[in-house]
Amino acid sequence: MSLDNAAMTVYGDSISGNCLKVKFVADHLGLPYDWVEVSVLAKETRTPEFLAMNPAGQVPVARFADNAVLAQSNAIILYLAEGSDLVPTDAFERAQMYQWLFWEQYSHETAIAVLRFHRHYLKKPDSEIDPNLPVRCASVLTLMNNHLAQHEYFVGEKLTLADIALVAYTRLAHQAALDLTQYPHVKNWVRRIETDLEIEHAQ
Ligand SMILES: N[C@@H](CCC(=O)N[C@@H](CS)C(=O)NCC(=O)O)C(=O)O
Repeated sequence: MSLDNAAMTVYGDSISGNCLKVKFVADHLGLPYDWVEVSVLAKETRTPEFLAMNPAGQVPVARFADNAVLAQSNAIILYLAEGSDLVPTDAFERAQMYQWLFWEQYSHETAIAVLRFHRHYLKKPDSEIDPNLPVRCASVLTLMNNHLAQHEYFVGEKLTLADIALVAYTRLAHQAALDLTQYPHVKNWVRRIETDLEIEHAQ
């Protein structure tokens, strides 16, 4: 299916970094879409209608003109950005981009996004939060800071999907009560990517 002339509907929750990744990529590439707001907190991802579209009960979901449906934020942005400047043409650089995308889902999102959700949305006191979570957040931010001490972007010194996937929750780290001033290269990179994407500075 070609994206040319294809209408796309994005089902997403605006408070979700995973959903905002799709918005950032579509906006940056000038791809038209309709946005349907689906509230995770109101459990709108668990209705029979939504589950019929995505049995995993999660946003984001992209639905295309022929009703084909794609879930998983990084799968969606890879599809949208295929052939664009956001995906390196060099095979090794492309593999490096995948390396960061997989790391984002396995190590980064599962720490920073989860801590943010517990603290900012569920308002849990620290006594009810897994003490390993803040430790894991510090570890992923340190890893990023070390990489960014040597590089302007995550791959190949230009904006790729790796930066967009990683910035989605990193820019909201303050909502997890994480202080990015302790990670100055990360803080500068967040502002650089927000500027590249022409999105608001979240902090
Ligand atoms: N790995 C998935 C994660 C999606 C995800 O966790 N979505 C959350 C919002 S950020 C959700 O829909 N949660 C609702 C639920 O689990 O009921 C992705 O990258 O799209």
